[in-house]
Amino acid sequence: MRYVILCQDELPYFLLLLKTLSSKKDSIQFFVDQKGLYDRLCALGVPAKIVSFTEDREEREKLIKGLYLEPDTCLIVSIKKQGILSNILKSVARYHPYQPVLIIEENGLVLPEQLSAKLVKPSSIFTDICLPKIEQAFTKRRVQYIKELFEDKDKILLLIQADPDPDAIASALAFRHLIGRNRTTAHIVSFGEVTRPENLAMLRLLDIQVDKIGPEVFAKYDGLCMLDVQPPHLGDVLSQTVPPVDVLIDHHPEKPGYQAKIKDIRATYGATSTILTEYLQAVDFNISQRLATALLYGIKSDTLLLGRGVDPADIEAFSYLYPLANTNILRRIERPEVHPEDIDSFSNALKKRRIVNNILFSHLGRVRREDVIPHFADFSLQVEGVEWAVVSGIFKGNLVISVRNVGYVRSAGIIVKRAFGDLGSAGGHSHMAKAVIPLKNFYARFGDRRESTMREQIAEMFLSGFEEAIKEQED
Ligand SMILES: [Mn+2]
Repeated sequence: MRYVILCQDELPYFLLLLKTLSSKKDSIQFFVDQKGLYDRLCALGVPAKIVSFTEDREEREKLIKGLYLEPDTCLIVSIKKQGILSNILKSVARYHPYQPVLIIEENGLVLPEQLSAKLVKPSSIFTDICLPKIEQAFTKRRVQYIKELFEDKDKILLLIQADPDPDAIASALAFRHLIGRNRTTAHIVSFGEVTRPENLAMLRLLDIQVDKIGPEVFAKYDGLCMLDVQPPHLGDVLSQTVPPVDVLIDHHPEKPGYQAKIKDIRATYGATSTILTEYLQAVDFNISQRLATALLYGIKSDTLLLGRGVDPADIEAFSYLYPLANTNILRRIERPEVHPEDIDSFSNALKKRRIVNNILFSHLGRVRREDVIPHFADFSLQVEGVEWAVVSGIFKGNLVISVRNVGYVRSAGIIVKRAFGDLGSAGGHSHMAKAVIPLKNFYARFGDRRESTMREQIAEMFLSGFEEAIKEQED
C-alpha cells in the first residue's frame, strides 16, 4: 500500500509510525505545514514536504493536482479547519475522482460524491481499539484473583445445573483450563444427569466427563465454583448443605439469598460461555480446538444460533471462537448419528405415512433414541405442500408425539394440549410441540395394542384437537 498524507496534526504521523514504518512494503509521503513535524519525519527518513494548507484556491489546486496518486494509493487527510478541509476534498474529487481517501475528522462532514472516501473519528480509535483492551485489563484482574483463590486448594468442584446443557458444560471445561487444572483436581459435577442426545454427543465427541453427585460429597472438596447456575436454581439440595461458594459465573438474572467470594453475573449475556471466552481472551489463553468447539456450541445452543437473547458480546465471542473450532465435530454433535435399525423404522414410517389436509402423519414404532422423532418431524415438513408434521414413536414405555408446522398457522402447543393433554403431558410453542403419553394410558383408553389402531387414533385425536383449537380461536 502507498500512503500520501496531508496533515496538520500529529495523529496520522503517530498512527503510521506505529503501523507502517515497521513494514518495508508500504511507502509513505507526508505533506505537512509544521516545521517541527517535518524535522521529525526527516530524522526518521520518512519522505516529507512542507506545504501550506491555505484558503487560497490557486495554491490549493496546484498542490492537489500535483499529487502523484497511483491506483494502490490511499490518501489520508487530517486538516484542522473544516472550511479548508472541505475545499481540499473538492479539489481531490475534481483532479483525482474516485480516489480512496481516509479522512481523520472528529465532527463529521459531507463527503463529495466523486470520492471513495471514508471518515474516521480520532475518538473512535480510543473507543474501538483502546477501550476493549481496558475492559480486558479489568477482566484480567478478575481472572488473576480467581486463580489466586484456587491456588492452594487441592480438589475443586465445578458445579453445573441438574440437566447440564452445552453452555454449562463448556463453561465448566473452560474454567478448568483457566485455573490450570485437570479432571482429577477439578471435577465437573451436577446433581442430575446429561440427558439430551446432542449433549451426550458433545460429551462423547469432545471427551468431557460430567459426574452426578449428591451434596454429601462437598466435604471431600475444598473449593466450589458454580457455572451457569446459582444456588437458588438448585432448590433445597444446596440450601441446607451449602458450602461457601468461591466463584460463581452466570448469565441468568441474579437471585438473592446466597454469597460467593467472587461473583460475575451478566444477565444481558446470551451465554455463560461468552463470559468464559472473555476470561480466556483477557489472559491470552491459547484456546485449544476442543475447548473452542465446546464454547462455540455453548453460545450457539444457548442463543439458538445467535437468535435469542443475544448481547454484542456473544457475537464478539462467537466470531473469536469460530475460526478456532472444529465445525465438523460441531455438525456431528448437532446431528447425532442415526442407528441403522432406526433407518428401517424411517422407511416403514414413510411407506405408511398419511397426509390429511396438508398434515403429514407418520409413526416410527419403537426407536432407540427419542430425538429421532423430532428429527423425523422436521424432515417431514420438507414434503411439498405439507404444512404440519405429526410424528410418533415409542420410547421407554411412552408414546412420544412430535409436532412441527411451517410457521404461519395455528399454535402447535395449543393443539397438542387439546389433542393429547388428557392422556399424558402435552404442550409446546407455536411451531413445535410434543406429547408424551404413557403406553399403558393409551392402551387403557383404546383397548387395542395394534400399531394400525395407534396410527389411526393419533391422527384422529390430533385432527379433533386441531378443530377445537380453530373453534376456540374463532370464539
Ligand atoms: Mn446458559
